[in-house]
Amino acid sequence: MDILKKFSLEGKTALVTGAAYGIGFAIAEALADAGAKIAFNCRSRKHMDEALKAYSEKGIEARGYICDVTDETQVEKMVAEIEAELGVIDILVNNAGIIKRIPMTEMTAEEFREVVDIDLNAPFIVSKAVIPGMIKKGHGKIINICSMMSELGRETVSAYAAAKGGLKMLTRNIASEYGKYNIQCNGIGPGYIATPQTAPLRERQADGSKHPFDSFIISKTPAERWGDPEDLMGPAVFLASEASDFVNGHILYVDGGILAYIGKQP
Ligand code: NAP
Ligand code: GCO
Repeated sequence: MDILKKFSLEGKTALVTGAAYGIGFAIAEALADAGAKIAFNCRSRKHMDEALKAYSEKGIEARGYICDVTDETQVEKMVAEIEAELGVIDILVNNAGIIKRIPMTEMTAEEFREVVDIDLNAPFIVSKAVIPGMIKKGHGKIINICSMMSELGRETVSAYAAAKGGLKMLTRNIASEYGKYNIQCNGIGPGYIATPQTAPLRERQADGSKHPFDSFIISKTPAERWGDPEDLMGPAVFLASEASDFVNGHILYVDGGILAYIGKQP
């Protein structure tokens, strides 16, 4: 047997939400490298134009769609356009997400709702739009980008942790409800990854020293480093491919060992 063929995505169509840069871009690049046709979306025309250039520079003919994943009408229109242009979506990566770092008692209900809307409600909306095509096709892969905060809390991220905890359970429920249609729904739980979303946590201090949170994360990570979006490429191809056809409802933590480690003694 040529086991590597099980990791091939040749002939597959993948939608990666929020893949203009960061983790989504790296995952889309990996799926393309494994043979998939790539569709991605974001809200900003500027991000879209920059992303299309970046994909093209890597030899990837990605198709970009301006779409806010919280808007069901926009999502349904985007999915219909993708299916007309690239074919039925075989692989969905619910990656688009935001975070607001605000102490809970200082956070407005609107700010809380915005985070939950993008990080939890949107994966429901996009999955609901894509699953009927997967059922007709007889297979499908859904990968929800969860988080360490699907398991752990910390100060200032109440909305994000609530959303990502919910996304873990939405992942398990989609797996439970649609497994009989040969649809596998799993999560990837990245650790602390160096992207624009975490840039504030790594900013150098005025005196040139490391951000305290930067040092904290290094002390909590057995790998003694921040993750890179590229660290998520292999896990994404695995969960998007036939190699994981009997993996369902699983959250694969790609965190350098943070969840397993009490942390380095100060
Ligand atoms: P990022 O650098 O902030 O990128 C977020 C992407 O999502 C951007 O392309 C953004 O583009 C898009 N987006 C945001 N809201 C959207 C919406 N309503 N509709 C459509 N697109 C939207 O984030 P990241 O660090 O790559 O994280 C990606 C995912 O991984 C998120 O779900 C995040 O929670 C999760 N995650 C990140 C880390 C980490 O350490 N970085 C760790 C664990 C999990 P526009 O603004 O143009 O829409
Ligand atoms: C934070 C970080 C984290 C990461 C990620 C960890 O403020 O704690 O942004 O939430 O983004 O989710 O897995």
